Amino acid sequence: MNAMSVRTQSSEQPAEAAHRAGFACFVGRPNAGKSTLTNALVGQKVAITANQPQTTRHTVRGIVHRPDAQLILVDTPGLHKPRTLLGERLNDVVRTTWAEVDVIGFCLPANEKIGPGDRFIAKELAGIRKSPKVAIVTKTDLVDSKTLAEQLIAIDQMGKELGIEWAQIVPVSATANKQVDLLADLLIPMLPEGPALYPEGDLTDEPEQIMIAEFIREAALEGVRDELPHSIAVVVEEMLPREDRPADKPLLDIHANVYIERPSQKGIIIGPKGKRLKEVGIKSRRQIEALLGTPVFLDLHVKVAKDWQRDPKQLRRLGF
Ligand SMILES: Nc1nc2c(ncn2[C@@H]2O[C@H](COP(=O)(O)OP(=O)(O)OP(=O)(O)O)[C@@H](O)[C@H]2O)c(=O)[nH]1
Ligand SMILES: [Mg+2]
Repeated sequence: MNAMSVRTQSSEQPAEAAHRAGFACFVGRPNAGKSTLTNALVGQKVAITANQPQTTRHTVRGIVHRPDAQLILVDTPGLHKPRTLLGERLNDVVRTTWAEVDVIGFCLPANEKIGPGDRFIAKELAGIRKSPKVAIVTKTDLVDSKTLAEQLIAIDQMGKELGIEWAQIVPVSATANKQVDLLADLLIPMLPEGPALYPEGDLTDEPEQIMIAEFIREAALEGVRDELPHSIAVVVEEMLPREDRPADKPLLDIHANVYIERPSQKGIIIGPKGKRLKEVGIKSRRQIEALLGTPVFLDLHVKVAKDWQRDPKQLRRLGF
């Protein structure tokens, strides 16, 4: 290299990378780890998670801020074969979302072989030409390297069979925080150039009332089985500052209804002598207080909304 070229190089500063901002959605079967991954990327809980399928019931936006980019993650309900009107509505939400984003992240758990549910989604993704698709292998902490390698190969193979060109195949563990930042690094270059879309510091655009209802639902989901998780819906009815409190000791009264579908489910939710409902209250109250930064009195009522998952009128009332 001669002196000339050395000088040329040193006088040319690398062009400042343009700021990028845009949307990436996570899709996948129920329980694939989409919401946990969203939270890990954002660095705070914006979406509730549970070890049960169909936890997420609306799209949740989580915002990742970088000096050179704003990555808005759109966590979606798990796509599944619908058995109820609610299920159909959730699937519609997912399909609308992936038509609107800049990049699609398809989540496949490392610890489960690719199944018909995954293939069903992959086939639909194959039909979307416009956005790049990234395959994300989730829960890698649960498998050894051989199993992971086999999964990577299987995903590559599935892409070839269905005519999907994966922009990347990225293994991550949200709970062990492995390769989570790397995933953001890979998604950001796929976003369009442009200024930030949300104010600095905003981690989600979820209304407080919705987040509170979700925290309560998450606590109520813990430890319930079979059909009951699907039957639970939570609505915050009222949030009011308690009157006659000194300015330095505020208290926020929150009234929320926990809906179930049948009277027979009431006992399980409430528990013996109300023990379970009380635990749900304590657990969710802590999270609500952390969210709002103020002490809260949480008043929970259990109500029956008969077969709400199948009833258009009830669904509307519950916000679907
Ligand atoms: N070990 C391990 N578990 C994980 C990881 N990510 C998610 N999980 C667990 O997997 C379960 C499902 O996670 P979610 O994030 O709720 O899954 P989801 O894809 O959002 O599910 P739906 O909202 O029902 O579609 C939860 O019990 C999580 O704790 C991970 O990286 N490692
Ligand atoms: Mg979810």
